[in-house]
Amino acid sequence: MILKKINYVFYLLAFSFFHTDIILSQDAEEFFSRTPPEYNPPGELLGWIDSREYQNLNGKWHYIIDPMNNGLPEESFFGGFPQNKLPSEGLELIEYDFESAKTMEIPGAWNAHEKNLLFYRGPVWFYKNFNHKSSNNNLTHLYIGASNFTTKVFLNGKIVGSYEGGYTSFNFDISEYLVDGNNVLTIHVDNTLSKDSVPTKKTDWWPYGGILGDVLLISTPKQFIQNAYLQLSDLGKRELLFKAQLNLPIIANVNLSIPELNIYEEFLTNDSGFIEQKFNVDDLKLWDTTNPKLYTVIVKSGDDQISDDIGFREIDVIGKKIFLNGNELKLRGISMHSEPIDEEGFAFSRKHFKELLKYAESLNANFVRAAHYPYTRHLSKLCDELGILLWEEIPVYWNINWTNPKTQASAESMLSQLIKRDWNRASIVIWSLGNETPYSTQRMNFMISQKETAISLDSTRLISAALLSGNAEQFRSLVYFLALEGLKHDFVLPEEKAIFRSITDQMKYLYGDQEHFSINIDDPLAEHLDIIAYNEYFGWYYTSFLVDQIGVRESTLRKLMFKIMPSIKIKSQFNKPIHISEFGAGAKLNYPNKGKIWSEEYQNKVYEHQLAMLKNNPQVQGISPWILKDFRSMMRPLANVQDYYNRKGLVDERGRKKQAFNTLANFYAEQW
Ligand code: GCB
Repeated sequence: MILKKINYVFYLLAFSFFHTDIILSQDAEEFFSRTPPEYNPPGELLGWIDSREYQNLNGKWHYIIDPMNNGLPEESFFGGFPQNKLPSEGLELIEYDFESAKTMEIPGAWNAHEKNLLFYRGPVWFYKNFNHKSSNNNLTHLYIGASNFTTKVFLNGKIVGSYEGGYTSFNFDISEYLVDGNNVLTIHVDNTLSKDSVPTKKTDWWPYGGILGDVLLISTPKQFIQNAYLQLSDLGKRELLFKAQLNLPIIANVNLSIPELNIYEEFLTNDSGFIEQKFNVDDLKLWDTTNPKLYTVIVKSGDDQISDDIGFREIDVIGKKIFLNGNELKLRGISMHSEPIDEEGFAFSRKHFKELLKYAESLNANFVRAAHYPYTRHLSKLCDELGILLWEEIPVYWNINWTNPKTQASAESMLSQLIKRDWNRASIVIWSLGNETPYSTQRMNFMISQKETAISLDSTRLISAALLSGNAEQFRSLVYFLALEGLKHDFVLPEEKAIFRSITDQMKYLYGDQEHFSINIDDPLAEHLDIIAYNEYFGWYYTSFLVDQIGVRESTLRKLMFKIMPSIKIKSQFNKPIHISEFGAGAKLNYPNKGKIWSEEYQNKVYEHQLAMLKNNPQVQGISPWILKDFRSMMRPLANVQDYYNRKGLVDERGRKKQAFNTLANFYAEQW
């Protein structure tokens, strides 16, 4: 006790420059580590927001970089930045001022806005002043399209709540915090990731920080339609499934109309404010890739009315084939990251996606894999309009903490928020549960539970996940086939041939009866998926992994790999279609060492050999090579080549096409 008192006096002296009532009112220990206040989670996600009345808060916001979290109420010595203290007589000590702080455009990634922030991973404060006229009849919701990664919201100095999840949309009912006239909104965004977050710290993409999606103040009546779902549930019967949820647990009328189809239905919710009903429609024109027909759908309840343009189609898998509206379909795809063409940062706007999709269209693609996290809602809306099929994914990437219930809850929240936002988008045919997750029992349980969440919300789409490459045993047989091939060619040195001979002699009894190298995708998760997605890097990574084990030149192995690629077999014991969700090779545009690694010629060669291989694999019904455009990655430092870009793009960061672009475009036009 005495010691504590002495300490306390010490702190009083040492920090006497702080406002005395803060010091005197607290125990010193408490002074340095406050108990964090309660941050409420967001409310239930608002659906159909584009048809609602809103005030747009996009545009210039002031920001303060706060690496020490000095402005956070629970960590601050002076109450924190949300108080937005302003000097009045010039004798107040205030060490922050949003109004004189720099500004940046929101939505936008801070890494792209300020050179100093390119690699920054930490907290930044955003501040916006806005005028508001409150009304007693309405509610106002703050809707944030995306904010990476942890977001804490304060309005007029009060805590509104917080959300964890970098790319999904969320909203808070802020009616009680708003005042008539000027309002001060402060948002703390921290893009720090951990071993328990989704994703973890290590990702082969830029963990852009900032408010990455639209910021809207949405107005609704006090009783409103929280969200509504309308999808084709039976192609043969032309049956639609309608679900709607009111914000209040009350019995009320809900009207659904599709004027173009002469449909005017009236339903009654149960006492939880929920309605689920099927009904049939004659003369329905289906949505497909050549005619992406959309109908305007209007839903009304009480004083509330929302509307959306919705297409109706069926995506299905029978055996090893994929069908769209009963017609067999091959996915001619391309993978993407959410980065705009010829602009640093995160792609968030309709304009950004329009430009990106133009490239997909000129590749003759009918499918886009939006890897590895949700993009803003504008992408799926555009795909609906353009007739491009879409894969959406959550950032369950590589090895996340499968056993932490909080990690699982976080992934589940991202998946639910994504599905609830986009469940009426005809273009979305696949919900992906994640990417390259290594096998373990815990991972199986985690992924199966995610799948159950997805289908409980929407059972009209296919479920997939991009699986990891074959197991060690399978790759041992790859060594055998490379060695066998090595014995046939003059470019192989005599000493390399000797190594190959001893390998083939030793392994002959194991693989001697097989004609080709073949991969069997046996990840048990495949049993739970509708489409088996598989990432493979023949022609790029695998040879470099084998060099040390075999002891021959990498150049020899690469040449041999190209020789055997066209005959490689990719299959799975599960009777389902395979989608090659990634393959690719890095190339720097105009790289001078033609034909060498990093050259366009080398990348093109990988594409030629991959396409020759894949078209001979009948279980492969879709491909989405990696990747449309060079993208930022902190894992790619090689100077003058990568410069912190992953160079596997078919176009460079400015949108200039590499050789392989045309190879893929021609393949889609003529052979697939
Ligand atoms: C992968 C990952 C992807 C990487 C890619 C690469 O397997 O799924 O996120 O960017 O490989 O370029 O290595």
